[in-house]
Amino acid sequence: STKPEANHTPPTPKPLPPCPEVPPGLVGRLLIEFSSQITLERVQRENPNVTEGGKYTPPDCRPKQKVAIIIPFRHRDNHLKYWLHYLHPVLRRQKISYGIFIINQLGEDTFNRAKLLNVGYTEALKDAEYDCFIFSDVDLIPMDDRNLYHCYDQPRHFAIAMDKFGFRLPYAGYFGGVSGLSKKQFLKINGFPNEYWGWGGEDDDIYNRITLNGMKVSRPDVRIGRYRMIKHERDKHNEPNPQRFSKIQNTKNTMRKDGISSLMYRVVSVKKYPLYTNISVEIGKPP
Ligand code: UDH
Repeated sequence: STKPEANHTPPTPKPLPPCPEVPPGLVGRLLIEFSSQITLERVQRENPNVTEGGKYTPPDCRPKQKVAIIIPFRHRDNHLKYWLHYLHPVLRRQKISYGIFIINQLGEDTFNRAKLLNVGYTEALKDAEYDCFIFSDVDLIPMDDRNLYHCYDQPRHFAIAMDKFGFRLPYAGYFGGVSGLSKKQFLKINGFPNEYWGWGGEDDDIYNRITLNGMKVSRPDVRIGRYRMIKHERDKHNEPNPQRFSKIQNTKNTMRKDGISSLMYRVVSVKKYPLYTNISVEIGKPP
């Protein structure tokens, strides 16, 4: 026969090029508001390429880092809807390969933000080989997509110009709201403190850990690091911690024993939802 022989070897897929340093599809300043009602169904419809557990990876290029986004959480479902609504499209335009982890503190004992963040680090690594960890409060939305959610040469502070502080840093050593550390940077400081129960101080302790270990905080331009915070009343069981002032004087003596090396908790459930992974944990209570 004259029929040409069929070629049975499938074409080898072209390897993806590395993602560009500056993603081309960014739009800059964003309009952020919290008056319209958002449903998770709508957010899901608008983000069809986000896969189970809230994972995404750009289809057209190969990102350098794999980013776990960790959110400390309890009773803030309405805030979470806004966060997912605004952040999934931003992260997609930024060409970030990421997974979203909500670390939900079970029970009604005193809240412990930094310990939940340590849990998030540990649990994300059981899920995949993340090399960058971004820790975000659930009520903080970036107002500019040029504020890139990946890790930097030094620990990064992202939320440097929040509306509630008049779009300025409230003080030079502020490290609250949204921050990011590579796995190496995180381990160098022995993770975050587990012993700050209630509101305040843990972010200053983390700042101390960074400088005491010879690193310095990197920040975006003040015009780009702008954030809106969803207004809310003080939560129950997260009262200001009166010990915070004395504790942050002591980071040098506590950081080697209190941190990721001493973390104890119990995972009660891991649930993969379309837009995020929820990890519900028992983390104990203050002594
Ligand atoms: N968080 C929860 N649930 C809680 C407490 C805290 O999810 O019950 C998480 C959440 O991600 C939050 C973060 O921890 O964004 C930080 O807590 P926060 O928002 O209470 O801290 P912030 O400094 O507010 O933003 C302090 C209380 C402000 C009261 C203002 C009254 N007008």
